[in-house]
Amino acid sequence: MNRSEIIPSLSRATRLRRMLTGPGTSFIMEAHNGLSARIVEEAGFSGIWASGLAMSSQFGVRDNNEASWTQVIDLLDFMSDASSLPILLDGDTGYGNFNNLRRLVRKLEQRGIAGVCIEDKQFPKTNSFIDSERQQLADVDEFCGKIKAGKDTQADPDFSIVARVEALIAGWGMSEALSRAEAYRRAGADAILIHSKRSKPDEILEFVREWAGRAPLVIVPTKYYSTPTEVFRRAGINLVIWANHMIRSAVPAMQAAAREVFETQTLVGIEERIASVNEIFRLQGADEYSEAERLYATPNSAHAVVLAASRGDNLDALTEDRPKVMLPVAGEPLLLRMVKAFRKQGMNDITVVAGYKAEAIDVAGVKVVVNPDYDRSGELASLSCAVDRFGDDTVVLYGDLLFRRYILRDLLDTDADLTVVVDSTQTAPECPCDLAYADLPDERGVFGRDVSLRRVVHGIASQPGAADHSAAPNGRWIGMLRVRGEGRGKLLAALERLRQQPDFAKLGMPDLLNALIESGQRIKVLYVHGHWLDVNDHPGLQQASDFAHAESSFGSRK
Ligand code: SPV
Ligand code: MG
Repeated sequence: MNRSEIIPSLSRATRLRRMLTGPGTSFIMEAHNGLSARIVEEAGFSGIWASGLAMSSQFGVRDNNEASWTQVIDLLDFMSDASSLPILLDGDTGYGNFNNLRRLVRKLEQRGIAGVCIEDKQFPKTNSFIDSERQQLADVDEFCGKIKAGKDTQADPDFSIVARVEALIAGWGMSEALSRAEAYRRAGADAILIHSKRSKPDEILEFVREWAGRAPLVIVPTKYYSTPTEVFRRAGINLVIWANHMIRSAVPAMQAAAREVFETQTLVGIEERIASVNEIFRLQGADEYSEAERLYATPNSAHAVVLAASRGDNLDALTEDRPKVMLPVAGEPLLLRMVKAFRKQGMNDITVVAGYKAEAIDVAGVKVVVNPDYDRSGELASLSCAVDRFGDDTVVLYGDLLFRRYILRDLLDTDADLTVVVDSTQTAPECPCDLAYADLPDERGVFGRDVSLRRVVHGIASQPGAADHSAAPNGRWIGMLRVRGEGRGKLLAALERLRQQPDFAKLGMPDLLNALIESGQRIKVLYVHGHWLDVNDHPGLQQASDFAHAESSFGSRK
């Protein structure tokens, strides 16, 4: 039975019970901490065996009840949180008498554990594969009392108590094993685990035949591992436990890595063989944390969406292994500078739309989304990749910008639904840029006038035919747009309309601004007077470095 056959909406206890009683053979895998529990779930298993051997060994102690039962419970708590699978605890002997088991069952149910397996040995126990002939078995009546006590304690009728018969392990023979199993069934056990230390399954199969389906059967084929699984299916085994294979697979991997790093004194040899740090973050659920942070930790601060998919055409040699936004400017990548500027304004929800060399974007705390068609599409296609990252207040900007911090601060102080930053000093630049036409020029003597954008044209103002010549442009849009309140819905609707156009892949941010204006939306203009630049070529990179140095010498005053 695989996970798809066990309905995930059922409680964990019910799912385990269905594995024990349902048709077919189910398989569960050992886990020994939260991480391995998650790995087992991702692999597709429908349940977890919380193995005493594996849990004790990850603590670095022996499988002789050296870890206390409360330490086991604490560990289970992490496993239960890290995975949604039903967990069957290897509860050894129940850690004491009937009363200890009652308390154990209560604590397990409180932590969402689906069932417990107890073995008929004496506390403190020893692993079944160590000196097995010397293993002391429990008194049958005492053990039956324990089972009854556990069954009478459980609150959820589907919580399972599996009774493990150690008679074959201890060399007490088949008839002892069968009579113990029958006594435990009568005492209320939901299933019998019949254990064997042999390398062939003969005695297990003999037990199965004699048992004749009186109660569900569970096996642990650690020693008879070469038996084809089909044999267990045909025998009608209900549950097969792969009991220790996560901890055993981790051990040689860790031993090899430790040895190699010690001997070579470098990480180079192992780096590509081991899990990436990002994989660890993923397994820890780091994405969910970021989502929660968006909701709860900074609900009122603006989000940032940075368009950074392009390589930067005029910077060929420098962008061979990274996108333009990762170019260092005065020792720090452009993107990191921008991220620091956001953080100064309390903006921690930062999304970067990457494309070219997306994997080289390495700035802590930013969410990277990828435009897979970056080389065949434009800015609006990139923006579309980030629409679900928009908050009620979002600043969209090009990734190659450097700006004095007051520009962002002043933008965040505006109150319009849509606001663009226009630099009124640059009305006739030599290179093509986003020329901004507004309803009023920047009158520097009249601060804070309400100015609206009329149109943005990508081109060169001085070149005939390149731009709207009905008037000179009022400045240059610097590539910074704030979208807040109802502006978000308006922007998304305009983006959706443009997406229907056949040339959508070619469209840029100016097309979106113009579409918004054409549909009657007002876009406020925030005029600035220099104090920013974008990096397009080698001279631009040099200027950026001068700019950054100048800014940092002012930095403490801003
Ligand atoms: C365990 O996993 O701790 C078990 C199964 O008890 S075994 O080690 O095979 O006995
Ligand atoms: Mg055990």
